[in-house]
Amino acid sequence: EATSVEVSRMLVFNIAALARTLDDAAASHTEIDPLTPQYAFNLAQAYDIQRASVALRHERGEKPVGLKLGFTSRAKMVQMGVDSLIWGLLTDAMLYEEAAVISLDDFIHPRVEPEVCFLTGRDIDRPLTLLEAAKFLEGAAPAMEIIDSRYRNFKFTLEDVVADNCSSAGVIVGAFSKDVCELANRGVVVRFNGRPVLMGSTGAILGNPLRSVVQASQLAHQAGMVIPAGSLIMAGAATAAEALIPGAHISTEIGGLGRVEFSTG
Ligand code: OOG
Repeated sequence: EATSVEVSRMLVFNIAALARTLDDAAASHTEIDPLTPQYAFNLAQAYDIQRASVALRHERGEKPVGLKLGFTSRAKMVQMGVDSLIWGLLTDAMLYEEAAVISLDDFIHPRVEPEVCFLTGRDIDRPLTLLEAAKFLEGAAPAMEIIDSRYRNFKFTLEDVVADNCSSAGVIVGAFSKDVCELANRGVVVRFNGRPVLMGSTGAILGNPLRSVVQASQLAHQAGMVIPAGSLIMAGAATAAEALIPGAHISTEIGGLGRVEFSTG
């Protein structure tokens, strides 16, 4: 028999209303309490909320530019206390020019993560194997993601973070290189004002960031989606995330892929 606490968590929830709550929080840079203590949605419903919130962005004219994977490294899972790979959708409004000055007023409590970004060269319309993944790619670039959970203190369950489009907020992509195959063990360094603050290896990303493309192909297939040619695939952070501070120059260097940078205002 359900206790009163369980009963209250079973309150009827409305996917569209929760999507609107998250979209409003993102648009107004206002943090909210996590949703799952109150609304008992499952992971599939969390993705429905995510898709509904991204649809609100599309209604405002934002264009899809690709997708991101989250929790593809141990470091990230440990930092956030979750244990499954997740994915979210990117729009052009999240893209910042490389070397731009990015105002922290656009965010709630932004953190930066070093990533590898892939560019697809062909439509991905089926689950790919690791061996064939490279054939679907145009290139790889050093990149950074700015994550900005809409939840107070960046505290959430897996369902909460999925509903919140996996904390997606900003993407900065460097120059693309053609070679996407030899990325399994490249050094990664994030510097704040020249001082190294995060260090790791691309090998932390599922053993090889190309596996993120394989995962993306499987997830998209399960969701009945095609990843169109010309899409960005953010492979997930190689290290834990670091809180952004104003007035800093942030760079990420990935061995063989080069450097990507921005400043905070
Ligand atoms: C969720 C997003 C995680 C990654 O690369 O692992 C992520 C979060 O930590 O808020 O983007």
